[in-house]
Amino acid sequence: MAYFMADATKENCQNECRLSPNKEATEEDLKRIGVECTKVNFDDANVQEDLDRLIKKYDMNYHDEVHICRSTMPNFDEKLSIFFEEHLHDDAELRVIKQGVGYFDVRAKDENWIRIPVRRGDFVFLPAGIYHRFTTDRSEDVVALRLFRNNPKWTAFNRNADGDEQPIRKQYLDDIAA
Ligand code: KMT
Ligand code: NI
Repeated sequence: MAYFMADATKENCQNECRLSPNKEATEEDLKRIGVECTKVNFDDANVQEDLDRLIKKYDMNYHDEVHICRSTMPNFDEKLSIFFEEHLHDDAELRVIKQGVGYFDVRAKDENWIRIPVRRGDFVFLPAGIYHRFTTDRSEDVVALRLFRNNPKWTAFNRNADGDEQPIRKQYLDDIAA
């Protein structure tokens, strides 16, 4: 279940970072910013059907797998630091978590951060142009499927650089204002 989070830094972001008292984010909060979450059951023999359904629903045609893990990823700290920098992409970010625990943070309509905890079986759709960031939890071991179409445009445009100037940003803001 997603929640509005407390301020986080690169040093403490792998903790839950809940507000006190906790403030849940509703499905409506997520819907208003174009974020969709659902589940697939990796422990079911028909998991491929679930995945194929998602791929079709979002008009994707490929998926690959990334292992975000300190022991196998070169420059792990640098990678994690890049993931946690507030950024947007020209294309949507679709991920299914296969193993481990992580957090996708997205900007709510009011600009506060909503934290979406993800674990095995969680699917997340982040629309193109939304500001977001990602971190693993302290176990630092996440396997994720990335769904995409042909040559995905995943270049990260950081908010503190040229993110606001990207045409996709304006388009996204128009889309969620409608
Ligand atoms: C991104 O672009 O921010 C990512 O791919 C995050 C890692 S996928 C779990
Ligand atoms: Ni991203």
